[in-house]
Amino acid sequence: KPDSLRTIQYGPITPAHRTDPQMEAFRSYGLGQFIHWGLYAIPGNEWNGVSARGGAAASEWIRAWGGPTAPKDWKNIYDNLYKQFNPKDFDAKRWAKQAKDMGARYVIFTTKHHDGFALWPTKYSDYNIAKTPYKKDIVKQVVDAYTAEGIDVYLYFSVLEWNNPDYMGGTPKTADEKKRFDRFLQYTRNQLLELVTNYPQIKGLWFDGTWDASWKSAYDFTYKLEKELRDKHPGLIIGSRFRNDEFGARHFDSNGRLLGDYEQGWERKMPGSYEWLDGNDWDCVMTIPPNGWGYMKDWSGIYTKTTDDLLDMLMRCRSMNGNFVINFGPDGNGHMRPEEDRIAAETGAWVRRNAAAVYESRHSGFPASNYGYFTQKDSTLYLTVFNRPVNNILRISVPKNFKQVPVSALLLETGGRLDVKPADMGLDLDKNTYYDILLPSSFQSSRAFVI
Ligand code: JFZ
Repeated sequence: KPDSLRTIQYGPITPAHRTDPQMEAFRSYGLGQFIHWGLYAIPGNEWNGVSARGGAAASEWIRAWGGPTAPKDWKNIYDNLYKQFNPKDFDAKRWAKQAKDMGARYVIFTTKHHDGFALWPTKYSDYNIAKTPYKKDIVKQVVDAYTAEGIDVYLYFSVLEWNNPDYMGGTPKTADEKKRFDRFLQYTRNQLLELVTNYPQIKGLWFDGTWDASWKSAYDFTYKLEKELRDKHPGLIIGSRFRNDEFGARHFDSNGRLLGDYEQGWERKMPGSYEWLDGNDWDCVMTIPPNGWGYMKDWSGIYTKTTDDLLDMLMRCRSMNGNFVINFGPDGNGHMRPEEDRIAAETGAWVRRNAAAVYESRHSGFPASNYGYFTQKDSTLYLTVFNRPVNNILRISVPKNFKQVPVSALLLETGGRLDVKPADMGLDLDKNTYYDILLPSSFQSSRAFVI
């Protein structure tokens, strides 16, 4: 935060730490699903057997593929892929059921990625789903199916568009550029109003592609647009990646105030400690491979996260009040990868057993433990144990000035009572008191468990 405060006209529109029911729901989502789906699912990060891996491209970025292995006329080929888009097995209800079984409480769905292709029949561009052999509105099917499962829907929307002649990265300077970019802004406004009008059930918008100088220069426009969207759709949740103040400050304004309702900068990364967050809400969106959000045919030779990796990240986020969002990249026929199916099923089985520690639980003031992560609800403290001690004794340190001490312990998934006793440290330690929680050696678990 700066030492002295500036006068800012284009700061936050909504109050910090909203307390309305929509925002309270956001805080209890815990686990979410991201879906990146679009024309890039057809090539799956390769074309005619040549992989785009290693270049600038990663699946949904493949249109930016350059270099010697890219087909000469690649951009043109890509921009005509819509003529082949016909996902014969797409079934939004199947996806929604899977997400429900996984324990996801919200979904973020790509309505339009950087390529500019709209998965809904937008009136404002011809580059949309209605012009494909598939024809039907995909966004509507996703919104309806997930809503029917009780999963809140957030729409991902990329402002930046690679193939739109009215879009430019730099600040519009000439009269012609200004005219074109102005047209682009109106187009963006039209599409966003169209989305909130067509799909009134949605709970939020998840913005992307807002980093270019052109968009940053349009702070007066984006400020008014945010107001307009919020007026049209009361309770709407928008992250910090939508707009900037008049000094170009993004995510946080020049006085350090959060722009939007939650921190949206935790992409494939997490805060090192709770203190970094300054009490802000946040979500962490995560790929299963190191990077690449859309479908990639070939996952060989790269480290792909396991269910255990993802559960560790989930509980790390929860211990700091964040939501954890696992990305899926379905193929061109509407199938998830078998690996994604497995991760969804395994994650679901785990969070069902340990739901109390995941959803309504919050950050605990308890000192961090190397066994895993603490979360807390009222006077119940949960410890998700990822590192089980071989001697089956979990030693918990409690600062002496703490009012809370462990009086009893249970294994969450079995309800089985565990012995708790003051630890005999053989040391005179003045700051902390130690307690030992004894795990029965008969208790076996292939994954993390919660006490
Ligand atoms: C963007 C997209 O370019 C990408 O394809 C994907 O959709 C992802 C969810 O969002 O990528 C970003 C955006 C922002 C950051 C990093 C990658 N960031 O703020 O660090």
